[in-house]
Amino acid sequence: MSEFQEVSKQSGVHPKPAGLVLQYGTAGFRTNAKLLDHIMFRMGLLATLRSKTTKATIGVMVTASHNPEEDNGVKLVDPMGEMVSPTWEVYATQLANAEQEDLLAALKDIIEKEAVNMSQEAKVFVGKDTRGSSARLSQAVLDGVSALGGHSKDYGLVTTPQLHYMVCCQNTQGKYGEATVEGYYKKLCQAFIKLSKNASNCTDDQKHLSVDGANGIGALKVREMESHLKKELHISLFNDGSEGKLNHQCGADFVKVQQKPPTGMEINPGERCCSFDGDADRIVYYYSDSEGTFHLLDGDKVATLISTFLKELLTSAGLDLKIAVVQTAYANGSSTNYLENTMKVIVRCTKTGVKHLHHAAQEFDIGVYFEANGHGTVLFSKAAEEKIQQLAENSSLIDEKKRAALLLQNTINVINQTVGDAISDMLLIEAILAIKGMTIHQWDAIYTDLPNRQLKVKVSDRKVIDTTDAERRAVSPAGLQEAIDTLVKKYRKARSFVRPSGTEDVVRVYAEAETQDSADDLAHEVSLAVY
Ligand code: 16G
Ligand code: ZN
Repeated sequence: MSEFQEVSKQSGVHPKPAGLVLQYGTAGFRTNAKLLDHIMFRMGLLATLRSKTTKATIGVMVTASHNPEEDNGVKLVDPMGEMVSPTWEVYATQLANAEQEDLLAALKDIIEKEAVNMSQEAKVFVGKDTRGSSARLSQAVLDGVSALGGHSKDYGLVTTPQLHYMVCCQNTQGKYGEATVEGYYKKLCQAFIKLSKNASNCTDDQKHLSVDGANGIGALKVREMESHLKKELHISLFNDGSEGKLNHQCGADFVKVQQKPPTGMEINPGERCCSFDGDADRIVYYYSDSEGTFHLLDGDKVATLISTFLKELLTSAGLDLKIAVVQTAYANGSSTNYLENTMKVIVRCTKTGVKHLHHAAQEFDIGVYFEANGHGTVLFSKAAEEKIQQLAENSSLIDEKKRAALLLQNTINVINQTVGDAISDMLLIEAILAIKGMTIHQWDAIYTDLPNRQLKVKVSDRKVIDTTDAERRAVSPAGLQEAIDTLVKKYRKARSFVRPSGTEDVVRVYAEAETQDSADDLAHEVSLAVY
């Protein structure tokens, strides 16, 4: 068959270094950009097969998110804009690791297992971040698609969530929105402006937000979007890529892990600030108080703000919809406690990684999911969206109900439901704060985080650690969990867990306790127990 000849020929241009083994992990393939050319070509092939089997458009995003500039990575996006299914993650790893001479056999194996109809048309959307290596690597993806006779659309520089959004729009025939970057800005910004109109007495000062773009794609896209905001939000953009290095001493991951502000940003006391990560799928907020103390509002605070807002609107609208918040083991204990006991919402805990949270959130009428690191979004079931829409269109309603229903409707439209999206989350958070007339300090004061510490431990084989109960307990090696339990008992309000990282060759240790000293000590002691 000629398409296989073309694959053979083209794969020679994108050869695999013999012996190199890489794995499709939690965030796709991710490593030094120099090692990724063959992976990109092969992911172009795989996306084409996936498109043929699903008879839908598939996405391929070239990015390494918050990793350093020298790295790169690639992720596949399934038809509804979600992460690719687990079976195909396995295929991705198999195809990536086939030695050069075995590539066709590996490809044919997948075609056979999935009974791929090779005469079916294929369409692949490709996007990339701003890394120096991204242009070359996304070209390798495009080569892979064309080698198998697939059609591609190159979106060029886009954020990861923008690419997810395009794929979803395309496969729902425009029902979710228009599959263009312009269409994305229009949908989100129009909804944001409508929401903002509900904020009474909002001063120019309150409309101001400082954004740290991590010197990446998010900065570019915020600039592009600004004119659509019609001055309802005044953004001061820092780390816009004009000087600094991507993710270097800036960005959401840096701010969350270091618990300090990014370099390159001027922060005045009380002013709202936020940081995106390198592909703009995470966001964290922060401010510095009058004493100059730094305060971080992470994904847990975001989830709390959003779910409180939604719950209040549901009550005002008289809608009986089941709302839940999905977190991971990293969620601060105070947030879980507040959500369950004060707000009385259902809280679920899943394993780390967006796909796990996303799936758990799909089980509710409204599922708010956020990782503490700032990745998250809100999912509305079809039935919930319909009920909200009916109510919003019901002209006989009394004012308060109608207002709540319209607010809910615009909230749905400002959200990117395909995946966590820093831009969309930012607009929603800004709208909520404006509507509620809340300062960042008041938002922060909803509950007080328990002091916590994260450490990483290098071990010879991190896979010997196996966990259960959404990674909150270790089942192996024998005795480890008992040792952790004993250590935790020494401290007040303490909790600790260990898990093998899905993205680095380390074991991660998390501890929280009543005081920072206790959290630090506990994390240290648990890390010694891991050796
Ligand atoms: C990836 C995940 C992120 C998770 C992180 C954990 C996606 C899109 N990204 O970046 O959600 O928090 O991995 O990394 O799923 P770790 O396993 O190294 O702790
Ligand atoms: Zn990211």
